[in-house]
Amino acid sequence: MSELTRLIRKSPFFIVTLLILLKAQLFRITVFSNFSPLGLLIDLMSILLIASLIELIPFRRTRRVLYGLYWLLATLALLGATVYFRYFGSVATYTTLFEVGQLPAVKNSVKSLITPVEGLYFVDLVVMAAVWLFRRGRTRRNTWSYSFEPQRGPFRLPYLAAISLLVVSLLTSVFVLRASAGTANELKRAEQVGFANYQASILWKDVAENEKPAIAMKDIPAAMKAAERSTAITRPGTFSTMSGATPAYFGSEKGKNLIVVQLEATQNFVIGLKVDGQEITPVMNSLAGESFYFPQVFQQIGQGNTSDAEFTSNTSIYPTAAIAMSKGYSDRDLPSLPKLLKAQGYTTMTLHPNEVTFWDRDKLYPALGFDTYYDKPAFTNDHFNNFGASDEELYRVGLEKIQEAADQNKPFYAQFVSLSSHHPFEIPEDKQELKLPESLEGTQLGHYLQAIHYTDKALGTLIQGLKDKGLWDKTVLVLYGDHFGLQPKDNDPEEVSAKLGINYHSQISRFNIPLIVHAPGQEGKQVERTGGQVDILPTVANLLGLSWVEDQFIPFGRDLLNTDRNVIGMRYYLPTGSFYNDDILFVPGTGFDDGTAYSLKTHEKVEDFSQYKSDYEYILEWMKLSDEYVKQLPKRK
Ligand code: GP9
Ligand code: MN
Repeated sequence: MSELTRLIRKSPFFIVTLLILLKAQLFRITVFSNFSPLGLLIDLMSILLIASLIELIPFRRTRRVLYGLYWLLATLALLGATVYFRYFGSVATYTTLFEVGQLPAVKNSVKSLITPVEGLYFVDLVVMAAVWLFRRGRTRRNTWSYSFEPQRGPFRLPYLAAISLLVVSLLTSVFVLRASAGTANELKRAEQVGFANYQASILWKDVAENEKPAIAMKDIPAAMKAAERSTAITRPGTFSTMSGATPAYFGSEKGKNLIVVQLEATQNFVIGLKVDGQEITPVMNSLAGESFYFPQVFQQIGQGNTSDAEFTSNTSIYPTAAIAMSKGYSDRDLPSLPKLLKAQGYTTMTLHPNEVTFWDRDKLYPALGFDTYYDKPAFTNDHFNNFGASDEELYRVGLEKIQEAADQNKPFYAQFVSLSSHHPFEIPEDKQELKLPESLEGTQLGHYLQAIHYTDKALGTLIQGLKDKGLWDKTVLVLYGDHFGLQPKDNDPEEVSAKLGINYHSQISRFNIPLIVHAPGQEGKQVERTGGQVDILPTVANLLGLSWVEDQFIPFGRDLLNTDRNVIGMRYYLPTGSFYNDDILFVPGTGFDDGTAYSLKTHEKVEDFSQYKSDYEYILEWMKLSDEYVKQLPKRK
């Protein structure tokens, strides 16, 4: 047998490298919609790096086991990242593994994300099994060794060749990583450097950033002011100390109770929408009319999804997106809305029907400073979905707890985190009250509308309960969505637009969440200012007349009733550098110039977006400052 044939047929080094390389190309094609010889070469080098390391191990058995493991881990990682991408639209990093324990609870969601493409990752296994069976049948002996254990000694690279490969592949990977270091857009960077190198770069960044801060804590406020000036954002009142001119509505609801409802997967397009004459959200529609309604607010969550929305609404800090904030930062003394309110004598609580350990909320809630949390055991399981209790049950129990708090003659802050409209939105049949046209029956969009309709109805029970208890006029009620619901995989924007008679955009409409602030002392008003989840705290704090000093609290959002323009950043579901201002959504390419901009009004592409360059530079700097701030917060005692 010639050396070359032996290499091809009898070398696990060759076979494993080839198989992983093919899968890495499958990943590139499905995730980046791109295949290029350069990408293939870069992937090959990063795969060879590990393979040549294994090849240097002198023990045949160990090598064999490691090759098997390498193949298995690479297959699972690429497969998992493909499915992950379909939901999050970003490349999974090793930190997402910290949350794998949550998979059983969301198994229905995961199942609905899988497509036949994933089967391709196991074609090699099927072929190997078939060959093995075929040979076994013919020779009546075990020839599993076909690929991993040749009969006459496996082919092995000479040491010198393995070392040379190791050095060359290492140098190539380092070069590639350095060359792409300036690309803020993670999707582009992952595409440039390949999946394996991307993981290495994230690990490296995490380690390096833990070593020393890029800016000292005390310099952050000045840097923030400079950043705002650089893109002409000004606001009446001041940045944080509330000195100077008093902002509009300051303290108009002072001393009132606060209820904040975070609505699972609730997008803004449902507000005011009718299907066959039926309102999807009658309760929110009429509430929006008598409240501050902000129709131009966008999700800003990162890896921690729902829990990141809870984090950001209560801290006005951007999720770093490198890790769920509840996992990465619950050991900090987080400046927060519960703490600000506690200082004013409020009782604080948060309620959610799932297990509190999901998303590490058992650590997040104390870090945010809530006095009490109510999770699964506090609710009667009416088996609404996989998680357990329904939103109606959430509000039933919540109203009891609120009454207890009100009985103490102290104001209260209660946050509700709803759950009944969780993906894949298939709610019990007897709760599906909409009569949907045939075109929507059995579709995810149809399920979604039914689930949101239920969410809205349940919300009505909370509002009615507050009215019955005489608390309605003494309470500020805030509603917002945690993130999008409709999965791009199941909802073609054109089809959604046609079926609902709206203009549904794959990014603008998808990430657009409602924000409704009912302030009993104020008339209803629609406020067109663009905003994000970071802006919820400053807006509410202004109405409640809360103030703070810079060395205790720095919000990274703005009071939406008191800013003359706004720019908010979004990352994770869109690449870093993406932002919304009052006019456009901008998504970067490798940088600003090759990015894409869409008008928020018309959803059309904006060809000349050069005037927004300072917003791009501002948002990169602003989110960096937010990250530096949260990283340097002191540890909790
Ligand atoms: C579960 C809920 C769902 O407690 O937060 O989380 P999600 O999947 O939306 O992040
Ligand atoms: Mn959620």
